[in-house]
Amino acid sequence: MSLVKWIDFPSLADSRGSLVAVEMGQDKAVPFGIKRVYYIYHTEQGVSRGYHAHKQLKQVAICLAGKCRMVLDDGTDREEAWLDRPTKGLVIGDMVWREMHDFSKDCVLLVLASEHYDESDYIRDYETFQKMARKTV
Ligand code: T46
Repeated sequence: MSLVKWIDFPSLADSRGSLVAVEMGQDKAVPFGIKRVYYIYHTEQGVSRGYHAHKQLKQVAICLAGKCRMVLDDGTDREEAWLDRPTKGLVIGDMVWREMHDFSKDCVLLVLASEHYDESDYIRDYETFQKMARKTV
């Protein structure tokens, strides 16, 4: 099964421009209750972010402007996806290592999260993550 799962948000476009509504619990909606929203922007050229997994956190990442490349890794398989349009939400589940690369100068990455910020939920060491993901610890 692919690690890359998208939600396609309908764009409500008319002569004035476009609007996307993000909802929970509907068809084509975010599959969890949203407790936190954050966004990443003004990322310096050549900088990568992430390099961690979460024990219990579901997220949807939407690139509102520009683009970036997300790498997802479940401890066995590694896939990548370009976030490059505001109508595509990348669903990132529990226990998935993520890295973000190749941010364009104008990139604004919005993230919807199922839990409040909790540093103890982060796994920041790849080997530890891999052992936990493969249930060898
Ligand atoms: C993730 C990827 C996609 C907070 O105080 N509250 C928050 O809600 C967040 C997300 C971060 N922080 C603090 C923790 C650090 O001192 O902001 C600083 C930067 O966070 P971090 O280095 O974790 O940022 P990224 O871009 O590496 O990762 C973030 C999220 O932390 C992470 O959950 O999945 O974006």
